[in-house]
Amino acid sequence: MAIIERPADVPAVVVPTPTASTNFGYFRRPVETTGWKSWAFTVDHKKIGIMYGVAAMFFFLVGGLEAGLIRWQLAQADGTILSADKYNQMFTMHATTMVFLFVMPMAAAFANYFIPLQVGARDVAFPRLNALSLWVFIFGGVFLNTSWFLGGAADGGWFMYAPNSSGIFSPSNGVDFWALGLQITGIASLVGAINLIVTVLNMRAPGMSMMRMPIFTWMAFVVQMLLLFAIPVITVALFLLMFQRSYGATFFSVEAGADPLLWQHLFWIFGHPEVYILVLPSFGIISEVLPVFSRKPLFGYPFVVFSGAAIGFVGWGVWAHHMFASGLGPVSVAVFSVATMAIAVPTGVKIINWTLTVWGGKLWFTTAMLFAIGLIVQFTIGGLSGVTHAVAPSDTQQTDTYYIVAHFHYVIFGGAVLGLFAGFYYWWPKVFGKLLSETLGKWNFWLMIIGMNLTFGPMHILGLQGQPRRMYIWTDYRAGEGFFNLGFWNLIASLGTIVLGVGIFMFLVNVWVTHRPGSTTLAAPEDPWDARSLEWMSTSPPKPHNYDRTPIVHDLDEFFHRKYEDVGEGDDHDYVLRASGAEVIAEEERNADAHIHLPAPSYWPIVLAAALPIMAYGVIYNTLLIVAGAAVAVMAMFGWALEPADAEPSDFDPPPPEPATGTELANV
Ligand code: HEM
Ligand SMILES: [Cu+2]
Repeated sequence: MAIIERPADVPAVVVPTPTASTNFGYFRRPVETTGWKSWAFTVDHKKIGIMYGVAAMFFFLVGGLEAGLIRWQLAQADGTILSADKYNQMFTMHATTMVFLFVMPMAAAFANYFIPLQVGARDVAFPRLNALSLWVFIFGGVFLNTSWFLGGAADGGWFMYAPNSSGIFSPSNGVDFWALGLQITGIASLVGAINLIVTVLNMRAPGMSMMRMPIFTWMAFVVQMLLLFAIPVITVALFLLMFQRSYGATFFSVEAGADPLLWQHLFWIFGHPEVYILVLPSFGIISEVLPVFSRKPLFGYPFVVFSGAAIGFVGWGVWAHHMFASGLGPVSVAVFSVATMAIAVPTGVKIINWTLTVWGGKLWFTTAMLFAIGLIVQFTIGGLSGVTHAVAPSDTQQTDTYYIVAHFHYVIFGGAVLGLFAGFYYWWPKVFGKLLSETLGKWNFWLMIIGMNLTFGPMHILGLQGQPRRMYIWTDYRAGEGFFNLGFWNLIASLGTIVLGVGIFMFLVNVWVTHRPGSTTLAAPEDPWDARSLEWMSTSPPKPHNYDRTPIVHDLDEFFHRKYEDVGEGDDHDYVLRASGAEVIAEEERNADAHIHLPAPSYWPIVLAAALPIMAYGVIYNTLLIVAGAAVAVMAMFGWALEPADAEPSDFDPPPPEPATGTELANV
């Protein structure tokens, strides 16, 4: 938010001190800086990022529990843990939760927290809108999960094909909750995307050209562009489904002359770019982590940037590879088959760049580095099975079997989830001022790696042995007896899920041990990893205003170049230490900007967000609720528009820097 100093001869605009009795529209801004109100009404991108993260982690555990119940059901022949109907609800909600309520918002947590810091800004472009997107996501996720207690959750699978999704085959309200819940979370994604796109394009610090932007911000930027175009597609599809189910429309009804394949096209035109929305942020995270722990710059930065953008583009042209068995005809199948193979190229470029970044480096195997390398290995395995799907004749064998389930868990869990965990360990000291335990971190990593391969590896074999996905019992498919049959591999996969669960639990233990009352974990030093990108030039945790002085950027890896001087000749770089990270940060503090402006907290984002689930319950239960929700929304929008631009407390002159306290810091 650029500050334009008011010329001395222009009189200040005096905002009248509102008195409650004089004007309905004038509400004072909340001023609490501590307690629950300082979180509920905050517009600070860092606090919003942390709340995205906590909520997404909660939903990860919910989605993991659902997966555990699925694997428990399939661990033995003729399982009785879940009925057929409950099983359908379980995998539908597992997938929906993991995709829309865990991976997407966790990536939003990182983007919200780090994009302003990486581009040298004090906050995002629209702070109140940012708070709105957070609360809309949280209320949308809660709304969706209340279906478990209100007649049953959605049961048609995460891509909810018609006519299975119609009231005839899915009579409970579950699918209505699904269609409305995803429309609500879609608003959060769209509002968030617009906010971050404007932040990247308009809020970069002086000198921060697009090709000097840290790679995570680049990948997150590509993701926001994908969201901008993908979310409207699924929103239209969900709208049609809502009107088909709640208001008797026939958009997907064969008997009315419509075509159920319309839903499949709409869903996958969104659905395939969606998989890049899931994995590109993690690609960005490990592209930050690998150079730091290899003590080398990222190999081929421009290639990593443009291969990410290329994936973003080509990803729009492959959707029908999810429909190879739906009778599209040879020409379409051939075109989408070739396009799908083509998308392996920019993905391969990334894997080569990561490998060459590590190659010849001085490797430091921290937990963050292990997770980053884990992503390269596990994602590549998933990518290879993906290429086998691109070959339409073999996909006709594989589609709808456990081989497919194996594939997308290797790319999503092996890609997106491992990347997010690399981000936790890498940026934890920046966000919370403490390092997570490396010992517990190694347990976390190895148990997750062993667990995921034991869980998802055998699924390739189960699929090739003929086990279809989404079947609550597998005894009907006992193809090929002998020892290594469906029974054996299902048991291994379910035992693997336990190992995986323990691995994920180790992360929670690590957080508890590091932050519990009386914890002996020391404060992290300012620059624990000898990092490279700009966010490390703020304090840990960053101050509310991020930077005391708006940074002037001269280079890609600005923080690295502030610390090291290149005394080498030409391309033969030879870096000598000029100043430590802590000294660079202190230098910034000594030269603080004269005046800093920050956005003030606001009541209205959370109130406006609450109006949406009220209206959604209205669509399912009673039109009066729609009216009530709309009234709350209108009132909130008026309050938002009429509240004072900024309350005094958020305007301040930065205090002089604290004298060095000699606080004891953790040894890294
Ligand atoms: C935590 C470990 C996980 C385990 C043990 C697990 C296990 C499973 C299993 C067994 C199924 C197949 C159900 C069936 O068709 O019979 C499944 C489906 C699925 N999972 Fe996971 N999963 C995990 C994590 C994830 C993550 C992180 C994501 C995505 C972000 C994800 C996305 C999906 C999707 C999209 C489906 C397809 C559901 C459908 O057919 O509608 N899973 N999962
Ligand atoms: Cu796809």
